[in-house]
Amino acid sequence: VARPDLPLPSDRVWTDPEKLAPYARDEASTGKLPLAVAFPVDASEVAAVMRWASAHRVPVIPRGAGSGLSGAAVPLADAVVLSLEKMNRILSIDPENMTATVEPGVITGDIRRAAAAAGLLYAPIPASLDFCTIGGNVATNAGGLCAVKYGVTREHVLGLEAVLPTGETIVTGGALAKNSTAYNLTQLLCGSEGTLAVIVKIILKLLPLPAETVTMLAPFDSVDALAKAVVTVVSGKVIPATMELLPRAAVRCVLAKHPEYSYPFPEKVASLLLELDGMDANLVAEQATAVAAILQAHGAGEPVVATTPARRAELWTLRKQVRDSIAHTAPYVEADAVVPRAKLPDLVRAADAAGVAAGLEQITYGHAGDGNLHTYFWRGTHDDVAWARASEIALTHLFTATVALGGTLSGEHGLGHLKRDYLPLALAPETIALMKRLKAAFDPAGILNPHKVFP
Ligand code: LAC
Ligand code: ZN
Repeated sequence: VARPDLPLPSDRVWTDPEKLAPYARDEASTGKLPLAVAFPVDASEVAAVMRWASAHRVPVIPRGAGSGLSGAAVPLADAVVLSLEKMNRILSIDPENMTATVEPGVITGDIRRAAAAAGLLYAPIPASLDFCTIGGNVATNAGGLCAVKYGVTREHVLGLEAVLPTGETIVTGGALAKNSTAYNLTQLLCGSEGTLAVIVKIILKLLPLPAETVTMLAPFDSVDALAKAVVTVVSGKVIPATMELLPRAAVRCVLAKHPEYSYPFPEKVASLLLELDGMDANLVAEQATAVAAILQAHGAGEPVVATTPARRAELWTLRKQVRDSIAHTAPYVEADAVVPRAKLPDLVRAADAAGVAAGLEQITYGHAGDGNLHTYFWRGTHDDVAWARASEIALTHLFTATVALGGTLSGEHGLGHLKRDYLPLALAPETIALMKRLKAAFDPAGILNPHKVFP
């Protein structure tokens, strides 16, 4: 393909290789330099780009902030990257309907702040909250740090406007508390990783902003004890917003990169970051006491309870830096396995066993309360060939065990191209075949984000 003649003003079509380089990568992989990056400012420009791409059979890769972890926004062959970063307006916060209507390029943290200013909560907190964008959150069905109580992104998406690969615009759902009208295309697009349509507008559900929050950090001598404690807390009918496993190795990575952080239990095998929220201070305090007792019955030491905003923020900041700190420590391959919550102790053992089987050191941390852990297998001193083999053994081992536990490949990062080859471990051929027919119905020419999700 020659220099693409995209239907946008030339200052919003980049073709300078130096400026294109960041658009060949996400946070976990580097693909091919795009032919161009296009920056539409509204839905009609997205539609024009897609009509152009259809007519010329040029693949298009939709992209938000590039904070994805599965290579879903990365071109693998000649393609135009469609950056939604200039479509970044919060169109409305509607307190009567308790909704927010936003463009895809808004930073998720900005939506939370805008909602909070109106006494409302946009609940999902991806660890990348401060730099990820909502379009990418919807496209990957991002999870994050409070899914235990509030669920993942898709549970907060009421409606969408999206441009099909062929250039037509569709509207799905609406600012509605209920909707049983025909198929739920909103939820099909959530987590479709930019392979079905380009999301250009999002209607989000908002909740009342909790008045009270208690954050605690409980130290444990074993990850197994922590995992069992998490299962017991939830079966005790108290649902914390957050229950995060922070193993010592992860904490060490963060403190090595950020020696300025203070952390109460740097030498403990693991700690559990737990947060309770609600409207009633007495009730939240009672729950915190009950939860602390359960944790201690499972062998936890005295938890540190952070109630001041500064102290709470410190614990959260450290947690949010885990992924970045690990990723900058050494080369790795990452898994995002999820199992039914009660199988959390088995998932911890499966991650250990996968490391042993592959001969790789690993760190496993994350969303214990969701049964969703991130395992980083280190490359160590392996050469390219040995590393390719060992990382495949590690992922195959872990994913096979995960599926046997009733779990699946990704809880929140998606498959992109990094995990797509493992899909047959999780889904039957009939299911994958149906998904491919859906893909073909949306994208008959196969130009929208090809080479993703499916092997
Ligand atoms: C986290 C990101 C990587 O939980 O999902 O840290
Ligand atoms: Zn995560």
